[in-house]
Amino acid sequence: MSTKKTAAEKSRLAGTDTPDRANTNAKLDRLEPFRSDATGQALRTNQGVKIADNQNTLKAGDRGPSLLEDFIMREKITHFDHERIPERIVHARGAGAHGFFQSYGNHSALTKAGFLQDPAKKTPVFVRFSTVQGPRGSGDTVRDVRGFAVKFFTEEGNFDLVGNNMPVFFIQDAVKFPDFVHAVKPEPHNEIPTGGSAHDTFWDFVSLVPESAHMVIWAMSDRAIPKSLRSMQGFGVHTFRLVNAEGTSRFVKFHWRPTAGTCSLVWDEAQKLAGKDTDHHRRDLWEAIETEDYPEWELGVQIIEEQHEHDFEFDLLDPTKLIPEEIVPITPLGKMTLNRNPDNFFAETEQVAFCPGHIVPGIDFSNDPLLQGRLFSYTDTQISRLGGPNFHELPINRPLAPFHNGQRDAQHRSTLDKGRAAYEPNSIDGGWPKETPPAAQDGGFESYPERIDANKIRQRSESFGDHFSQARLFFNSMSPHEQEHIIAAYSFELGKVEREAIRAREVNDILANIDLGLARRVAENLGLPTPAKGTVAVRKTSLKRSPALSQVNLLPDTIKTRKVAILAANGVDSAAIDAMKKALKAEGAHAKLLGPTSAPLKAANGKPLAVDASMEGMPSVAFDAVFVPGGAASVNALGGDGVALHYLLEAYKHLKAIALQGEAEQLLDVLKLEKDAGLVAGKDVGALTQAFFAAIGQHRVWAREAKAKAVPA
Ligand code: HDE
Repeated sequence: MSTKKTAAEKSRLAGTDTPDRANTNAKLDRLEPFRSDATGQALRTNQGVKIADNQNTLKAGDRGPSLLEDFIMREKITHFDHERIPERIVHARGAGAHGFFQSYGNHSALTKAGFLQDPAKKTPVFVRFSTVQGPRGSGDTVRDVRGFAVKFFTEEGNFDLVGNNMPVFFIQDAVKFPDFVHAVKPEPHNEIPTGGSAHDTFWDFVSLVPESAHMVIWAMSDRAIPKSLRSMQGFGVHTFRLVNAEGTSRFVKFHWRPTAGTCSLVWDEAQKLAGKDTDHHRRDLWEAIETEDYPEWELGVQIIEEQHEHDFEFDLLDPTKLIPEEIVPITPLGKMTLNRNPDNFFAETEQVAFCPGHIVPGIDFSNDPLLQGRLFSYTDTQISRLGGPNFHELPINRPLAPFHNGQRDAQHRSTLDKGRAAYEPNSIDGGWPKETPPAAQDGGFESYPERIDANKIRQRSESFGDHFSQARLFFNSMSPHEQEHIIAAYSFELGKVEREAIRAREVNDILANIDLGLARRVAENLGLPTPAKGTVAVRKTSLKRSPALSQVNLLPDTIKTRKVAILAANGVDSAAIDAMKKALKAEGAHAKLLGPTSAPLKAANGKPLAVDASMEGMPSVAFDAVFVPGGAASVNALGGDGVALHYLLEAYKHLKAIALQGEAEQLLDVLKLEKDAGLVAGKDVGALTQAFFAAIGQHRVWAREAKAKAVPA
């Protein structure tokens, strides 16, 4: 058995360590009989007939025509012809993983939801991360919002928290969603661009719809190019309710915070990765789980007492607003760990069907008009995507809680309902299944009895009217380099917009109302007249900056799980490699040895050295940092190798930590680079690691950014 298989097997076992799923494979198979293992089994048709020849169609003679009676070939080809299902309208590209959620304590004062009561209970989850705009085969690292959808398989039924990696949304009312999506999707005539928003229809729409201003600035920020799926925050976006056993309701905003910290790619890196490793994010998630670097997020809530609903400068029901953490801090509730990769992408990640309307007793909705529309949309879309209303019976969607009701038949029904009475009340089946009255625990679902006394109207509340204050708060809260990235992103995207009137409208009607400095810089980059002032009066707000919004403040205090490339050629000092690998391992970081080709190297001591890949096979964009060990011959070879030099220049340009050991220090001259806080050189590996690891821990050497612009990599 290979080492990889052992790790996969171990993580699979770990993932089943919950009360509901078993903690052995045998138990898992008993609970999930649909997980099919063909090991040791005969090849059979779908009717169970053993197949003798899977190589040849039945023909009239070995050179003759094929025969229609070949039921084996026809069954195989027919099934193949129907293998595809429609991809999701939005969020088509995604990656998923299994795991569990564990509450930090008993939160019964807040909610009666059972999975938040007992720290000993592990609730299984399935998570799907996604991009929004691109089709199923599009790149992972495009500039886009990321979906962050979690299905909790609780004992009281499934709870789906279907969120994003940004805390707000583009529109305020669900009725605008098809307009927004049609605008952001590729242009209708040529289906360009795939995966991105840098085109006319998107900017036409958002420049005409100022309520999108806040979310668009998030989408132009580094948040839209996350480093990995496990380095993203998640947000429920809408205001929800938590309701306790006494019936007390409080408003909440859900937050997921990754324990690995929140950080991003840099734009050039993201673009290169889209070509060099289209699957970068899904690969990273998969490998992290296989190597048992289990990704973790803390679930927390901002809690607002019912009587404080109207205490804010914005409306809690407006999904284009966030509640600054400086105003309402986050109360941690528990932790989610992802520790098992799916067995089958289609059956699990592709067929999982989330719906914000899947809630359990103790959780309830607010009247956010975007959320209200979503409650309808998700089930509706599954009906055409998954072929009928029985998608809840698919293995990945089945609740662990039993389900019985009078719903019958329809496409792909797999439950064999035994009763005679598919209606309620009935006397024929003894009245079963029966309603359960609400109760403190284990009761039937009861909606929060909110009092509503209103006119039936199509109207937006005036309290939804401030579109720019929070976009400004976001911009003001960024560090200088984050602000520069935002200016660059608007300039890049609007630079791709063909119609000048659209560019000018975004600058004058949107950006100038967010921040004049921002608008002027973008106008300058686009060659547009400088706006003199905004078109909307600036509202007075109590908070000028929210440090919690800047990723500078969200870094972890560790280099755990970070990936370091070690560049070497024949004649390398293998002792330096060993010392660096050992030091990285001690910190929980990973190293890969890369050579000019995939062939083994000969170290300075004459011993053969296996490499993990060639430098071209694992480009610098796939790593967090680079180490070049000494050894005169190796360093000489690398110094004359364009691929190696480009590797280092690119890592430098992407502001990564680089350590040059021993003779490798000479490469500074070849590359025409100077040392800085993250470009370190020296003889002793032990001494080097201190500055090297500190720089990796800072994620990027931001102080280098202006200088790195001159580097032509
Ligand atoms: Fe979605 N959204 N959405 N959305 N959404 C879908 O459902 C929709 C919105 C989100 O990994 C679709 O099963 C409407 C906000 C995620 O499978 C669809 C509106 C947020 C995913 C749909 C919104 C999201 C979806 C497409 C405005 C963040 C992927 C396929 C009223 C809070 C889930 C599907 C997965 C998917 C509708 C707005 C998150 C068409 C009508 C806001 C993470 O039903």
